[in-house]
Amino acid sequence: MADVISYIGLGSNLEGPVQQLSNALEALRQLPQTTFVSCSSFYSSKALTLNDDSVAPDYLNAVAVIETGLDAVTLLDELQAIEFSQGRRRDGERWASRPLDLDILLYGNESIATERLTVPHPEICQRDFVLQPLAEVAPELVITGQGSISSCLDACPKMILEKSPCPKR
Ligand code: ROI
Repeated sequence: MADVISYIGLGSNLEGPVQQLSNALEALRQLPQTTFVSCSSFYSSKALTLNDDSVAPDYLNAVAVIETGLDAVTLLDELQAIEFSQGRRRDGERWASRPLDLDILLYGNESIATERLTVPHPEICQRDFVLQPLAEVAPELVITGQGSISSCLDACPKMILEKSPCPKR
């Protein structure tokens, strides 16, 4: 199969987010059949939570671009192995704080809807902490089923995001 460009969302709000994201980027560089293309700056923001009164540590987010020969499910397996090796436990709590979250945001132009995997990631366009780093690495991107990244950014509720250089670029 021809290699596919995939955008990976990274997030962390526990156990040293800068180190968590740096280690995850290093792990992405080591993926089989995969070339690491680029990564965005790091973006820090308040946790988006289910109810505003719940307190969670701030998040650090970034987006990495890879070119991969792995099929989407194998890529997901690899990402979950990285999450697990960095302390993530899957206890089913969707809104829980976590040391590391790795999401396949886009996998080429493919639309995937299975029990394990929905691509494009269904929440890309509602989340400023995903859109801003994504727009940094791919300003001309068109999101399958959604339109241009700039139109998604215009429509997305704004968050305060503090940007710092990616230490592992
Ligand atoms: N909030 C921010 N700011 N960044 C995240 O990555 C993030 N991830 C989550 C929820 C709980 C939705 N909140 C977040 O899973």
